[in-house]
Amino acid sequence: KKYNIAVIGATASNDSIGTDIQFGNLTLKVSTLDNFNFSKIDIAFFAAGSKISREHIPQATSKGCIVIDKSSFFRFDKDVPLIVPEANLSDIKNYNIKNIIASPNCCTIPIVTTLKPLDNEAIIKRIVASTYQSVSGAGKLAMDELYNQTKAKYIFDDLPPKIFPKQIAFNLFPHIGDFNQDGSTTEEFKISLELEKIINPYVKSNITCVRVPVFISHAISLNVEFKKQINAKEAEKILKESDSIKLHSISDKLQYSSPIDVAGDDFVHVSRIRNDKSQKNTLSLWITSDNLRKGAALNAVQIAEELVKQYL
Ligand code: 11C
Repeated sequence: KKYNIAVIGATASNDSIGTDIQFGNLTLKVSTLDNFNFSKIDIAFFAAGSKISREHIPQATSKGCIVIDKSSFFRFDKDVPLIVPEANLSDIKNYNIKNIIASPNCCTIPIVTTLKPLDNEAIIKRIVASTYQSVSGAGKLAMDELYNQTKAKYIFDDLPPKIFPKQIAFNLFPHIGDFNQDGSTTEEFKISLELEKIINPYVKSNITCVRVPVFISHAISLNVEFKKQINAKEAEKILKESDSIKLHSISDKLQYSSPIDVAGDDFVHVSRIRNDKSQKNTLSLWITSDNLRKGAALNAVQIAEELVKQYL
């Protein structure tokens, strides 16, 4: 779908002033955020981390601009809807309390896209998840670190970690974000809270986040216990209905998807749905999705599309 965009601008910190960035066929010159005039802008996307969101979003919203925030700063504010259109679109009606809509973490988005339709049917009680997160989740310098460290190893050299807490080339580690007092990490804690805000407040979850030496796409292994009766076949039938999900059934030739299969596409891929024989009403499944698309930019764009469709 095409929209009429009258003005489009790119802003960043003073370090980037004058830099060119591509937007479709347009080349945009980056201007400074410090005195950017938001009064002519209907929707602004903030994707520069919590500190910038905290400091600069009020500057935009006070001028009547609606902000779609990619950072975690406003996600748990009760007056800020946290939206994944496939899961909780109706919450978008509260966008004008603060003129801010938050977009969740790149693992929460594929999890709720998959699990909300199942929750509607059988009510989720508990989720146990392990994530396998690609380095692009941590940004460009993190991608460079995996690339350069891998290359260095092949010539028997060592490149000490700078961005990550440990060597990422030929390795993996259960450490994303900072450690909390209780031994969990900030990434794990955020995902649990986001699941409660989006799926339902009674959902209990235990999450382990793992960084893996993959450039793009996250994978997630899930074990989900439901209150009501549901089995793998029924779950497949429900998920087949979703336009955002590509279901890989046990009977398909390609029985499961891996990160490299899904990089560059917009779907949440769900495979290996099976009954957990150790406990009733419990399913195990495997999700992969491109963390830069449905896990990030695409979800924010979908929110903007819904905002335009319903309110602007
Ligand atoms: C990572 N998922 O892979 C993180 C980055 O809550 O928006 C995004 C953190 C967030 O490092």
